[in-house]
Amino acid sequence: MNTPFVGKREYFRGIGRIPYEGRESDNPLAFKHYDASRKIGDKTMAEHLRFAVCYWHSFCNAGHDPFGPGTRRYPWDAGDTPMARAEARMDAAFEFFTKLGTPYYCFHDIDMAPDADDVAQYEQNLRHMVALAKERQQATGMKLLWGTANLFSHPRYMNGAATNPDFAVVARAAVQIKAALEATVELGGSNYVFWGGREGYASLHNTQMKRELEHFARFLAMARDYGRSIGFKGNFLIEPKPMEPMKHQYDFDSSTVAGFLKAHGLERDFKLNIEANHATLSGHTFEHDLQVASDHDLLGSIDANRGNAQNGWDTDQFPSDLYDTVGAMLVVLRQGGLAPGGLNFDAKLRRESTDAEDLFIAHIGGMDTFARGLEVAHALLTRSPLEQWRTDRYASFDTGDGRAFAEGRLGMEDLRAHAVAHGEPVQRSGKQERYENLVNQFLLRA
Ligand code: XLS
Ligand code: CA
Ligand code: CA
Repeated sequence: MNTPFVGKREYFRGIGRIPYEGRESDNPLAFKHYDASRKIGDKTMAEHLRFAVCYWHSFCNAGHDPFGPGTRRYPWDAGDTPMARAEARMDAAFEFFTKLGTPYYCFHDIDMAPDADDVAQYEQNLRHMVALAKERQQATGMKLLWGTANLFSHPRYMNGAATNPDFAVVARAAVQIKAALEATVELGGSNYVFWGGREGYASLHNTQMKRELEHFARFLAMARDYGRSIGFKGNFLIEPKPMEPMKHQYDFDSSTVAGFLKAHGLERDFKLNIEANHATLSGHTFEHDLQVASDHDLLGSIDANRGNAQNGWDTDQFPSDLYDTVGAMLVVLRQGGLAPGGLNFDAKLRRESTDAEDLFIAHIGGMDTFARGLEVAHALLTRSPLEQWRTDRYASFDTGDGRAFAEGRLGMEDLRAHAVAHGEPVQRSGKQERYENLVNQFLLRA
């Protein structure tokens, strides 16, 4: 089999390009639903789903957890120097992307290049690796969905980055944002992400929250202005998360971030990157936070993963729940798509998954789960009564007094007069079970 790789050596030997074999296939290294060129409505699956692989979980995380070290031995981690390891990691990453057939990837500055406390050294390391990434992109056709900066791992950021109570740390954070923006522009990235790593607090006793939030808005506006000044035309994306690592994270959920962006006049340049597991941590469903973002016209991109109902933390598992992906794709299709955003697998293998093929198997499963979610959501929207039922439920606002109310032409006296004239409202069933049965009926259909 043709084994595409562009680096110095092949890391995933014995695994070729992942084929589409259809739903009857038993091959764990084949797609059962994701058929990149198949049309669903007016777009191909690849155009709808815009899948991306993330650099950090897939190539930097060997499975460590708070109780023990990594369990996987990555051959690209064997080099003598940090730079040799970074170069080998990039070869492995591009080989993986190409074999899997995802069009996009995402990275943090220090996933890709060795970190350094010395500012000039840090910048030089990143520039070196960005130049290599650019060559690899050209050789493989891979594209960058988004870039970002890691402002949460280094101990200097323990009290936050842009919201740190010490200006020296805020300024140091700007070094990384500036460099990561430059890297994103150089690599033709479609978006730039801000996940508020440690932007939040552990205790209100030592925190002036209002001040920190003002600094945060100032910092984001500055980053936007710099990004635009160097030619970045894409979306800036804020990624909400309610907690972890901080007790309270400022970008709590879609609703909180929408309010924050609007309060600071940032809503034209910034949209939201919604992660499934972050939505569930905030006490919502994935679909809820997507819907809130979309209703504000702010749904920019998705971090595709899932949590675990028994755990209260961010487990970042690969998506495997069809019900979730149908719900997500209903929101995406109703808003007319995700572009220039996409579906980034911000998901990690379980610590116990230690074979090289497991990384492929995990992504194949996630891609198939979203592909099937797309098919079912599209069928529900175009071949089922779902939209009509929803429209009919609100029909009383389409004409007469209901319409006048919705358009702001009635007052309290008018509503009272309507109530008197029409008597006790007729009971109308919400029919939740009928909707649920409809979704299952389409999920079970071939
Ligand atoms: C962590 C976040 C992070 C962002 C990028 O919980 O999901 O990985 O997506 O900084
Ligand atoms: Ca994420
Ligand atoms: Ca996460």
